[in-house]
Amino acid sequence: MKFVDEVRIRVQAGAGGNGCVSFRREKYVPRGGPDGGDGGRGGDVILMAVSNKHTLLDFRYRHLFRAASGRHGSGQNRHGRGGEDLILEVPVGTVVKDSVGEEILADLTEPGQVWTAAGGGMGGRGNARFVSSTRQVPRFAQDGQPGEEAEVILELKLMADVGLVGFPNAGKSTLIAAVSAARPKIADYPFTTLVPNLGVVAFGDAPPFVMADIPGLIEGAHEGVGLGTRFLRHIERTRVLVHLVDVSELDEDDPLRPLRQIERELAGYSEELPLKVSVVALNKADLVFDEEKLERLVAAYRETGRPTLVISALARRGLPDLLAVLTRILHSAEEEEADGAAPPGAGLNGLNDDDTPPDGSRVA
Ligand SMILES: Nc1nc2c(ncn2[C@@H]2O[C@H](COP(=O)(O)OP(=O)(O)OP(=O)(O)O)[C@@H](O)[C@H]2O)c(=O)[nH]1
Ligand SMILES: [Mg+2]
Repeated sequence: MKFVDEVRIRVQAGAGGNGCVSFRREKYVPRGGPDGGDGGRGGDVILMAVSNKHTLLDFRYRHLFRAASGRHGSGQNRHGRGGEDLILEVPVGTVVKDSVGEEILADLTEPGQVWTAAGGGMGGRGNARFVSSTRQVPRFAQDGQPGEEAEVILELKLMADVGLVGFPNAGKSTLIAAVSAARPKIADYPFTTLVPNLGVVAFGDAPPFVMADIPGLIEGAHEGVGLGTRFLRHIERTRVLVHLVDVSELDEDDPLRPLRQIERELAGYSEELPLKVSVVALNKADLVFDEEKLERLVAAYRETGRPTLVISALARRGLPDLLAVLTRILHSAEEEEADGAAPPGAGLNGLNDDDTPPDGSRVA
């Protein structure tokens, strides 16, 4: 399925129906009074977040969305029927911005959440409404109001708890496939993943969390190199980032280079991304046979203050430890939100004090 995460649409609410000018005609009643009914209200255009849609594909080829107009009023005091609302279903996580992309008008983060993009016009009043003591025979009625019209940008920001970042080929898709039911394409060349994938991770008794695998980043991504940073918006809402590093490719003279480069790309995209709590997963440990070297590399990463784990996504080693750390961080973040206590990220450095065996031997 095509993944579309940004579209521009026009929405047009229905016009109100006109009020009616009419007079009662009855046999033997020479002059009946006014009986023109009101026009119906125009339909609204409403956006509704639903959880069974995952892209904005529906809006890719169609840009104008109009709700029905209200019917005109008619004689015998019949009011026009209101125009039906047009309900547009959008994926949960859709952000609505104004036509220049500056102001956020709505952020639909919960299933069922609705937002009126354009309000229908009021129906006009029929002449029956205009009778007064001095005006017995109103020969006029009101026209319906036009419906509101707007142009808006819809942007999808996936709702994930954990975001995987790293160079192409680091093994991000392999990891998400190993810990969730997601089945992204995996291959031995860069830029295999072209669109984000989400996976639901269930670990132990903790509530499941959602992990996002996004296309790999390379140096210069924030200037548009490779696939650029187009997909970084999908990790903006995450609470934790996992830096996935191919440990078999690390250079001992400068082991932190991939981390630094990815951080630079994150910072180039937004000031907030580098502030997120992050964990390092040194992947492809099955390809490193020099245990001491591996330990030195781990030590270098731990020096940065990040919990650092050694894994093999392919051989499925070290994964429970990684998930335990992520669960712990997500859980403590929830508690902090509940208490309004410590700032995010506080107290994380001690998380991985128990030395994870580099060969993952604790893993069943
Ligand atoms: N030996 C070994 N190979 C791995 C491991 N994890 C992933 N790979 C291999 O590395 C290659 C790239 O894996 P992907 O999961 O596609 O990498 P990715 O990070 O999603 O790559 P992009 O989508 O291109 O950004 C594949 O051939 C995987 O089989 C691992 O732990 N050990
Ligand atoms: Mg991939």
